[in-house]
Amino acid sequence: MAEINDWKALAEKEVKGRDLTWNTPEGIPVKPLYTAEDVTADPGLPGFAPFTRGVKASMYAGRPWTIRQYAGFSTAEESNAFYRRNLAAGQKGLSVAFDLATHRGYDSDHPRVVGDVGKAGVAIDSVEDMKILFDGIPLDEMSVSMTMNGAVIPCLAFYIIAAEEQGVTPDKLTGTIQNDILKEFMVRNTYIYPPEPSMRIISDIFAYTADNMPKFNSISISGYHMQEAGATQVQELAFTIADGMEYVKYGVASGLDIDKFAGRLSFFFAIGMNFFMEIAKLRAARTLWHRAMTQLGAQSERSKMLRTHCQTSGVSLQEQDPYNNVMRTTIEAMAAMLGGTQSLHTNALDEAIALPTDFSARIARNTQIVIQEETGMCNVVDPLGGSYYIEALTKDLVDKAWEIIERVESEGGMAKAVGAGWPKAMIEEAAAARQARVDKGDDVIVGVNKYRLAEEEPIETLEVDNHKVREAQIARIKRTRENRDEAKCQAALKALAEGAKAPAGPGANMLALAVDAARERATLGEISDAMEAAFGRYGTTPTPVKGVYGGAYAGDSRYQQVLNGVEAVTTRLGRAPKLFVAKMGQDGHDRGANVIASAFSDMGFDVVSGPLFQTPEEACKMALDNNVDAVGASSLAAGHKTLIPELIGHLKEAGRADIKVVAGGVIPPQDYDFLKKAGVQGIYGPGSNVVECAADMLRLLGHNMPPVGSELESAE
Ligand code: MLC
Ligand code: 5AD
Repeated sequence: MAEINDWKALAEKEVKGRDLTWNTPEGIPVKPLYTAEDVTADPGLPGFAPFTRGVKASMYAGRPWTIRQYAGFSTAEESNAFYRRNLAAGQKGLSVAFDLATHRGYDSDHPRVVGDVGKAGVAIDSVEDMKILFDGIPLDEMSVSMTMNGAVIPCLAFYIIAAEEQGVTPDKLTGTIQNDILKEFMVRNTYIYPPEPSMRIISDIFAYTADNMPKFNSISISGYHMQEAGATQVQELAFTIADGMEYVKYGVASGLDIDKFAGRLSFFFAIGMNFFMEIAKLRAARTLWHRAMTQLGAQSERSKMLRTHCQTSGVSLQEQDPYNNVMRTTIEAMAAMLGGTQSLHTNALDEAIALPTDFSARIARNTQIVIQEETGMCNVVDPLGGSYYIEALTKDLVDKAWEIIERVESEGGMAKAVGAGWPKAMIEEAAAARQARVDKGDDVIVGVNKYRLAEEEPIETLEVDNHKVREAQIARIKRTRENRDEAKCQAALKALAEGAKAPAGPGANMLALAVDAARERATLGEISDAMEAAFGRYGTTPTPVKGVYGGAYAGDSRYQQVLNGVEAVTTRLGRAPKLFVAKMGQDGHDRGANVIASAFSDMGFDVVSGPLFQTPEEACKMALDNNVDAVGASSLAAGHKTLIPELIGHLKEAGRADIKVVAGGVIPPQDYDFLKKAGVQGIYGPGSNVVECAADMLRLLGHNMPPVGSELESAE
C-alpha cells in the first residue's frame, strides 16, 4: 500500500513542486490532504459530552432543525400577515425583526427616528402592536425568537402580556430573546444604556425567566454579527464563547445557581462561504462550551450543551448578479446542517438590495425544505464525523479559539475586553484585510470582482412607505394613551424608575416591573425613558484602524495612481482633502463606514468619522465645523431616502452646497435616480471597489484621475 511520503512525491510531481497549502484568514494552514495521522482524538458520540458530534443522540433523524426565518417590516398588521403566509408554506418557527426605532428604545413619534420607523423591521410601540403581531398565532404552540437587545425589557414585557391576553401563561412560552448586549458594544451597536446597567438587565432577565418561563431561552449569545462585521471564524468562536462565559459569571454573581439558568442559554452563529471551516466551527463551538462550562462549575450536562441557531451570511451575498446568492445560501445552509445547528435562517437572494419580498422569501425558505425533504441528508447523524479533514479542522479551531479565550480570561473577562476595545479592533483589522483581498481580486466573488456582467437587469424589491407607517403608528400610540388608565400607568412607570435606581435584587427586577407597566399600556419609549433616567444613554465615536488596507496594496499601480492623486489635491488645497464619514439615523451597521474610513485614511485623505445615530442636522453641523470637502453617508438600513436628502438640504441652507455628498451601503438601484436628483454625487453599493471609490472622490474634487488600466502617472 502507498505511504504518505509516496503521496507527497506524486502530488509534488503533478504540480511541479508548487506549495498547495492554503493559509486561511484565521491563520490556519490547510493542507491539500488529511489522513488518519491528522486525527488525534475520538470525537465521541452525539448526545454525549462534549457534544462535538451534536446535542441530540438522534439529531435530525429524530427531528429536523427548525426552519426559522427572521422577518419583520412596516406595521404589525403587515408583518403578521407575512408570518402567517410563511407558516402556511412550511416555515416552522417565528423570528421577529424589529425596526431600529424600537431597538433603540424610541417610540415611532420620536423626532430622532423619522427615517427609521418600519424600515429594517416591524415597528412596535406598545403591547397593542405586539398583540396584532401575533394575532391568530397561538403563543403556547409557536416558538418565537425576538432579536432584541437594547430595548429588551419593554419588548419581552410586551410579549409576556400579549401572551397573557391570549390566555397563555409565561410557563408555556417557548422561544428565545437575543438579549446579548456585549456583542452590541462590539459590533451591532443597538445598545441603549452603558455596559454596567446593561449587564444588570441581562441578569434580571435570567432571574425572571428561570423563575417564570422555564421553557424560554433567556439569551442568544451571538457571534453572527461579529462575522458580518468582518471577524474570522476563530475570532467569532472565541469572542462568542467568552461572551457566554461572562454572562454566566454575571448570573452567578447576582446570586443565581448556575444550573438553574445555564440550560436555557442559547447561541447564534453566522455561516459563511468557507464550507468546511463553518462545519468544523459549530463542532468546535460545542466542544469549547462544554470545556468552558465545566471550568465555570456547571454540574448538569444540559448546562454545558451548546444549542445554536444559525443564519447564512448576509455579507457573503451580493447586489451584482443576485441569483448567484441562491447558490451561496444553499452551500451555507448545508454547512449549517452538517455542523448540527438547531435552527436556521436562510437569507433571501435580494439581501444586498432590500428586505425580502414574498418571492425571495419563498426561495430562501424552500432552500431548507428541499434539503430536509428531498435529499435524505437528515437521515444520518453528523455524517462528516470521522472525516480526517473535519476532525483536524475542528481541533485546530478549538485550539486557536481557546488561545484567545484564555487571553480574554486572563485580562478579567469579556466585559473588560470590550471596554478596552481590542476585540473590536481585531475584527476591524480582519474586515479591512478582507476588503483589500476582494478589491485586489485575491478573494474571488463571482459576478463582482470576476465574471462581472456588463449589464444587470433590475429585480423587484420590497419598498416600505416609511411616512405611512409612521403616521399609522403615531395614531395608534395616541389611541393607546387615550384609552389607558393614566394614573395606573404612571404609577407602574414610577415603580420601574425607582427600581432602576435601587440596587439589583428581587424587588427591583426590571423585567417584572416592566411587565406591570406593559399591562397598563406604557409605551416602549416610556419604559425605556424610565430606565434611562437612572442608567443614562450610551454613545461612542468610532476609531478606525490604520495601515491594514494600505499595507495590503503595497506596490499596486492603480493604488499608486490614487495616492498620487491625493498628493496632487493636497498640494493644490494646501492640506489633505477632507472626508466626513457620516452614519445617520438609528442604523448601527458600521463595518462599511469603518472600512471606508480606514482605507481612505491609508490613501492620504483626512478622515473624520462621525458618531453613530446622528440626525441629518447634527451631521450637517459636523461637516461645517470640520470644514470638510465631502460627506460619505453610509446607510444599510433603508433610511437613505429620508436622511440623505435632508442632510443635503441643511448643507444648502448653510450656504455650503459645494460640499460633495456621496452615499454608500445597501441602496436599491431603483433609488439611485431619486438620490441623484436630491443632489447625491456618487452612490456605492455593496461590492464597490474602494480604490475606485477614492478615484471617483478625487474626480469630484476636481482632479483629473486617469481611467482604470492607464499608465502610472497622473497630472493635476
Ligand atoms: C430537538 N428536540 C428533540 C430532538 N431535536 N427531541 C428529541 N429528539 C430530537 N432529535 C427537542 C429539543 O430538545 C427542544 O426541547 C425542542 O425539541 C425544540 O428543539 P430545539 O432544537 O431546541 O429547537 P428550537 O426550539 O428551534 O430552539 C433552537 C434554539 C433557540 C435553542 C437555538 O434559541 C432558537 O430558536 N434560536 C433562534 C434565534 C434566532 O432566530 N435569532 C435570529 C437572529 S437574527 P427542549 O425542551 O430541550 O427545549 C439577527 C439579525 C440582526 O440577529 O442583526 O438583526
Ligand atoms: N427581514 C428579514 N431579514 C432581515 N435581516 C435583517 N433585518 C431583516 C428583516 N427585517 C437579516 C439580513 C441581515 C441580517 C442581519 O438579518 O439577512 O443581513
